[in-house]
Amino acid sequence: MIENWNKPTPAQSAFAEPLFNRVGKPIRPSPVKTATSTQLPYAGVATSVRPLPGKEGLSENLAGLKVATLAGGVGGAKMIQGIVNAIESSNVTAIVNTGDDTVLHGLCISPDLDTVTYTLAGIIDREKGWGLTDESWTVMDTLAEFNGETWFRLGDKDIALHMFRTDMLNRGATLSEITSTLCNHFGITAHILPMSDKPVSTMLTLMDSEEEIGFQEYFVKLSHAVPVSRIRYSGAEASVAAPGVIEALTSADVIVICPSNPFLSILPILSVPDISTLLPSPFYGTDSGQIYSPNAGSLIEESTPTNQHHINPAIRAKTVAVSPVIAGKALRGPADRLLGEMGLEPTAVGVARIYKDIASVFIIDSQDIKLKEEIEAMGMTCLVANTIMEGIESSRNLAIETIRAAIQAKSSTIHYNE
Ligand code: FO1
Repeated sequence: MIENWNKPTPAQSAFAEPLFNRVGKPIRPSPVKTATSTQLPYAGVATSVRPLPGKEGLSENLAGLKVATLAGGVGGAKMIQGIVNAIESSNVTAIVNTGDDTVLHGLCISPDLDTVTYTLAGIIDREKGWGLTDESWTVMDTLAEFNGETWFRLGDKDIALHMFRTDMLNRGATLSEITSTLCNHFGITAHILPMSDKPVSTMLTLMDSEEEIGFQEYFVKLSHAVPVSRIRYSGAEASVAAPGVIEALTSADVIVICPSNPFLSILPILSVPDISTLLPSPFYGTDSGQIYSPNAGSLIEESTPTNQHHINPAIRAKTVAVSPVIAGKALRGPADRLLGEMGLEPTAVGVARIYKDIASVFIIDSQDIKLKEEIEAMGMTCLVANTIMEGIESSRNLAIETIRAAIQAKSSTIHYNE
């Protein structure tokens, strides 16, 4: 494996093709060409994107549906994997948060895109939830010897992917083009799209010092263990949805808001103006929809007039959200903590308040069954399910329940309107 990695392969040669034509205009990388020439070490291992053997019939009536997902982080990647295993994978479009993208050691890193890509390719380090399995750490270990910055751990193979992405970006390719090239390389037939090709950065203001820091500094360097008073999506106003995003949302039969952190994964996606015209953030209209303060809870209660104005009933009818908070705790990361810091209940109820105007169905874990009534009082259908995704099968089961619930809610809305 590592030997292959060290010497140029046909795929690497394909990547090395000139990306500019004679007049200096960037040439779009051809996904088809790179797909047929992929030989990188972890190519062709994407078996987990196909339905589980012997279980293909289970979701027969769902297989032809088109599903778009909004996702970030480990919960998002697992949910997408479940959906890809439940329906025809080429009918799945994952719209992925890039607010946590960062530049380190001169390399452009897109952790959420990579987590989804590695998960669908079946090569994610399942224990950590990020990075590659069978990874080596020579570069980081050597960097540590120089007292270099090693708080954000990058594996050797992972670094090669960031080098490739950085080089392509410098040559004029867009993030979505590079993501598509990587999907083809890994044999992924689902569509993975960044929320935008323009940079949008999630910035957090620390409660104690009032210093504003970048996402990875908060999340990794400070272990998301410090109180936050404000979250801002820098660059959102000037951003536009990446190619395919709006089309995927409008043409989808079902939109799934994955059990990802609302503040750090989903709301950054909704901060992109043309996405927010379909799925308005409850904070839309307040400080350009980008700034959250400790009184965010009361803001949501008031349901800002701008947000009300933008609610799209047809989109809401087909949108289902899954709670990332179970029994008052996020399985990973600081979703519960941030809900409290932003003035919302640190439970599934707090998450439901954020999504109540954009999703008609909300899925909570069976441990939270007592919250069902309170959530339904917000005007959402609340479904109770096992939302803990411990393996591919439980992800797939949750995906099937989620899609079925959305379809059912959508058809009852249509009958009601008729
Ligand atoms: N998370 C950590 O907790 N520590 C790390 O050193 C780290 C490195 C890393 C490298 C590449 C990558 O794609 C993800 C990485 N993550 C790491 C995860 C990442 O910080 C978060 O999971 C996401 O940004 C939040 O969704």
